[in-house]
Amino acid sequence: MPIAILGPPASGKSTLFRALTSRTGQSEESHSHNEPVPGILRNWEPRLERLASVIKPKRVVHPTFEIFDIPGSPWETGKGREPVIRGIRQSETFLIVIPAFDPTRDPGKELGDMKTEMIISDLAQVEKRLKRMKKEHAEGLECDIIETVNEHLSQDRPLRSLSLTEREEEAIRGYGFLSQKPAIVAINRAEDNSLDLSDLRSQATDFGMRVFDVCATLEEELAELAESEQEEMRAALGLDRPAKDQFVSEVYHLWHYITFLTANPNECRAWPVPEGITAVHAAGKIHSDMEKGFIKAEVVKYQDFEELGGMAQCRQAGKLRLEGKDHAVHDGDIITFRFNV
Ligand SMILES: Nc1nc2c(ncn2[C@@H]2O[C@H](COP(=O)(O)OP(=O)(O)OP(=O)(O)O)[C@@H](O)[C@H]2O)c(=O)[nH]1
Ligand SMILES: [Mg+2]
Repeated sequence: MPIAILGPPASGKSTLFRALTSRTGQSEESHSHNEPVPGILRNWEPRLERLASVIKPKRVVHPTFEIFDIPGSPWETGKGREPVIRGIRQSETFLIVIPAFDPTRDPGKELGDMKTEMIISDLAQVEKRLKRMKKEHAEGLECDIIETVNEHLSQDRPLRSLSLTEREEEAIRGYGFLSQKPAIVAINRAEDNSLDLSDLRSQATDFGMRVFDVCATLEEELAELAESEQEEMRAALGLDRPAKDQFVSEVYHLWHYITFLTANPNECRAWPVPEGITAVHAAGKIHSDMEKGFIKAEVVKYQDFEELGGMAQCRQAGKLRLEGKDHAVHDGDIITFRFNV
């Protein structure tokens, strides 16, 4: 489960989920309160549209992300809640929705409580493990790191702020510690946006979380409109980028992701990949045969493509480079892989 939307009860999680996944108007009634609700977030990549308008492929494939809506409070336990708890542990990244639209609630406290609950949940796990280790007289890397983790959490600090070596990281990966997962906070504000959110922002940053603000109800309404109407409406309302775009940029930032593009008459597609990936591994994202039989990568920069207006023009202008296995892929590289099968 890559991304889980969670937060205090009635904070606007499902509203934001619908806006992000364009499931507007559709209810989640078919899902029980005890199950994460799956959805797909389609990330509109404008460079891909431009590319496709020239190449005219059969298919255009924008990136997608799996996202799950966690109903109710994430800390609710009891009968039947196991799938939700499992879902939270197994997710890779959190989108935490904090309500700032209701003057009777205290968003600063609700965010603080979310942080504390995550630490408490991690501590409970660590304590259980420590007890077993003592009983078994265990020693070694895992023991040491669990001790360190325990100390860090006991000081009310999320594990995000504990720097670990790759080996240490690996030793505790299986625990799925909540306070270690990358988190983005969506401050769900009222339509009139009169509240000063600066304290809340810095609070989230102090917990090592990224932040953006959004009005979930408005975003849901806008998501129901046609693309062109949405833009007009946003301009009229003086709104920034869609919540979805803001969220995706935050995700890319957290994950250190970049996008490379492929373009052929069959398909134009955008591929999200980790920064610093080599050409041969990028090829493997498309197909394992491409990685195994990799010969070379033909690379055109998107910017050159846009300036010159086509692949042939780029080739003529000497803007097509031949790169080997170890070429570090850059954001906006348009790549054609040559490979043996
Ligand atoms: N004014 C205002 N109300 C909102 C906003 N977002 C959500 N709400 C309202 O808050 C209520 C709860 O919204 P949901 O999206 O169901 O919240 P939730 O976090 O999924 O709720 P649970 O899953 O039951 O915990 C609904 O009545 C929404 O209309 C917002 O941005 N502004
Ligand atoms: Mg909900």
